[in-house]
Amino acid sequence: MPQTAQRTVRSVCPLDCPDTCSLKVTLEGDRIVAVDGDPDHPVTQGAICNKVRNMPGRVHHPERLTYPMRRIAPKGTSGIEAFERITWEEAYEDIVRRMNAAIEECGPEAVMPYSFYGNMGYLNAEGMDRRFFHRLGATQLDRTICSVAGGVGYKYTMGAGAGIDPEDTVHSKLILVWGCNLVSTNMHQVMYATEARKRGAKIIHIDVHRNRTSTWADEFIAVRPGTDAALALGMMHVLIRDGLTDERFLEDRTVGYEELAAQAALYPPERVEEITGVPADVVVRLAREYGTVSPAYIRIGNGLQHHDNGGMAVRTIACLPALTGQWNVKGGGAIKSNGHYTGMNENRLMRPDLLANRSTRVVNMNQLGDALLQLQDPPVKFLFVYSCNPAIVTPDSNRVREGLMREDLFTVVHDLFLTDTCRYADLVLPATSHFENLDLFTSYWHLYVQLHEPILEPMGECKSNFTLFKELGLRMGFEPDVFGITEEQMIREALDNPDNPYLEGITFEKLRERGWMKAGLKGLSLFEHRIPTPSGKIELFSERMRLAGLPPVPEYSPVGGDEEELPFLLVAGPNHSFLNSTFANQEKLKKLEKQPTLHMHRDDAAALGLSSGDRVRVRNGRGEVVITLDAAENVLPGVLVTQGLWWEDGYGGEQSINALTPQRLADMGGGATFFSARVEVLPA
Ligand SMILES: Nc1nc2c(c(=O)[nH]1)N[C@H]1C(S)=C(S)[C@@H](COP(=O)(O)OP(=O)(O)OC[C@H]3O[C@@H](n4cnc5c(=O)[nH]c(N)nc54)[C@H](O)[C@@H]3O)O[C@H]1N2
Ligand SMILES: Nc1nc2c(c(=O)[nH]1)N[C@H]1C(S)=C(S)[C@@H](COP(=O)(O)OP(=O)(O)OC[C@H]3O[C@@H](n4cnc5c(=O)[nH]c(N)nc54)[C@H](O)[C@@H]3O)O[C@H]1N2
Ligand code: SF4
Ligand SMILES: [Mo]
Repeated sequence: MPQTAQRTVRSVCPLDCPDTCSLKVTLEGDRIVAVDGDPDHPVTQGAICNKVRNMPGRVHHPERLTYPMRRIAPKGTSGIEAFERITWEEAYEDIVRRMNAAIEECGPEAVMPYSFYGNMGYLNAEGMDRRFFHRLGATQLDRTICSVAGGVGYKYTMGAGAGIDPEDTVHSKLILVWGCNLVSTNMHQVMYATEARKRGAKIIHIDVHRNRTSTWADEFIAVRPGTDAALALGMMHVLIRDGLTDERFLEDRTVGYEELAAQAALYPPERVEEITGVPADVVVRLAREYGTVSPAYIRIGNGLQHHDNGGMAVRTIACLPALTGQWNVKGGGAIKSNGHYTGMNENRLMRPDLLANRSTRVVNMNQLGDALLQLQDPPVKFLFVYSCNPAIVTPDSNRVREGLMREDLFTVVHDLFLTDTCRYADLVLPATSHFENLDLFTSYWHLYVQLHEPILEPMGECKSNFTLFKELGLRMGFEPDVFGITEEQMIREALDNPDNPYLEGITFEKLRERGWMKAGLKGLSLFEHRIPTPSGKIELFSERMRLAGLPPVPEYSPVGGDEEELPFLLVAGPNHSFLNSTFANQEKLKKLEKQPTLHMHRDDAAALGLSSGDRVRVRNGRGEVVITLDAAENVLPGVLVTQGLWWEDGYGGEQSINALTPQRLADMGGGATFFSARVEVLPA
């Protein structure tokens, strides 16, 4: 047989991961045979994670959806047999008919989108879809599931989701990896930090779980979940007590130092030990290292903000570099998120003006269960799910499933696969992979904007989110100048953002020519000039917080809600080989992760008469999950950790880890509290 010639093309990784890698893809005919990192991209440097090396297996997976389907078996029945093949014409007819019926009966708010960032491309994640639902006047979704609590907390201190350029962190001499599982979730930060270490840097990992990142770091500090604000205040206590603060920086660039100092005085190391589990002498040593080694850089993760007090935890840690003046040092400072620098013109992209002054209601996506079961005037009658797998990723999943089972609810799911959410779908629509789309990408960590040109034809009858909502909009009779446009037009509109000086000079033409461009070509002026807070300075005391009914000065508050009677705090985070629930249907990657595992301290296990390998029932008032125990010393007593958003087959039944997590909202931004769940453990 003649060999088909191979060719190499450029792509971008679309996944919800800070690294937003530039990819080098090898094609043979119309098949991807290899995915590598682009060696020319300044951040990717030719390296990508193992997940995405396995992308060919995902894109060409035999179970990829390739045509629309309609449910023919009762809701709750899973598998392809529960559906019949239909045409797009029939699918659109069904959607328009059901949507109009819901609107006629109850008004447009009876329709609700439910989406997240399965594909980070602007056009497909928050472009044509947003226009469609705004124009409809549908219930608005507040997309709070990921990083909003910490994002809001950080902004109270720093004014914007902006930190330092990660490329500068090769110069750091002390790196605190705080509530971030770097080795699994931000591998290019690991590469920069490893380079920094070669030049003499020390890396300290502060986490509730001794994991891959702890093994790689030079030191691991174990904290109790949800206590980071106390640890940061303890560090401030020592910095101030021992004269390690930068008085000049505090005077010039901050407000509220006096109030913060008074608060830090209440957190001596002994009290901090009681709260956090970190020995007092370690608190002192950590603070002294942080106060004397420069440049000192903090990578603030998402893990520590998935808590009841997550906003305040991030706000508090974000105060640390101001105390020591580290923002003024190249390689010093912090990153929580850098989305500010590459922010597109959201008004032109999403067109909130199409709401036309209707004050349509907003539903917090963490409370989908309650929204489906309790919301009245009107109830949700039509749910449109895309780029998201709520049956698995949304908290309190038994409530979510109960809601999705409602016979009077019409649910559409647009995805690449028959996810567990499709078990409840009336209609399933096949989505293209990002390889098949023209789109625009940025990172929330590095500073490069990238254009993605399609490298594959749409598979089967798959449609992108952009095309789906464009065609639906036109069918609904919406404005052709808003819905009839091309991808290229929308990219141009998004890039045209006079409010963001960091995008200056970045155009569609140049992106097409070069593939990527760095934002902020003239430097990140944030730290040289005005901080975008109301006072123009870093706000250690925040008047805005006071007005919002929040404590204006950092403080610690306990987590766990009203479930004190349950003995364990459960931290159920993501794992190394999946990307949230993406890849959890790929055998090769599942094998690498083996099975869902519950990490428990060996003393706790002994007290319960349990040992490693036992099957245990983890339960609370919301649900129960059966899982295999690993008793060791990689968590503190009273703490449980499990990793991976496995699909229900991972647990051998109709359950997922989010059966245990609460719909309760965090202190800021309506954020998720996945990691503040209390549970008990019983033998299975
Ligand atoms: N391989 C892989 N990469 C991913 C993802 C994935 O699923 N898999 N998901 C992507 C997404 S959407 C996101 S948001 C990011 C998330 O990536 P990260 O920002 O790294 O966040 P998590 O992995 O959720 O949690 C980070 C760490 O916080 C710890 N932690 C939990 N509670 C606390 C606490 O109270 N205090 C402290 N100090 N630590 C705590 C957890 O044990 C974990 O090791 O990763 C992205 N990248
Ligand atoms: N217990 C617990 N729960 C969590 C977390 C946790 O740490 N612990 N993490 C939370 C966080 S941080 C996040 S960000 C969320 C993530 O939750 P989700 O955003 O739901 O992420 P995924 O599970 O990756 O699901 C994305 C889905 O989008 C589909 N998809 C990909 N590209 C496209 C496309 O172009 N079009 C369409 N229509 N579909 C597409 C994928 O096939 C996949 O099924 O999960 C949250 N849930
Ligand atoms: S998941 Fe992250 S590390 Fe892996 S290729 Fe994509 S952007 Fe890069
Ligand atoms: Mo996330």
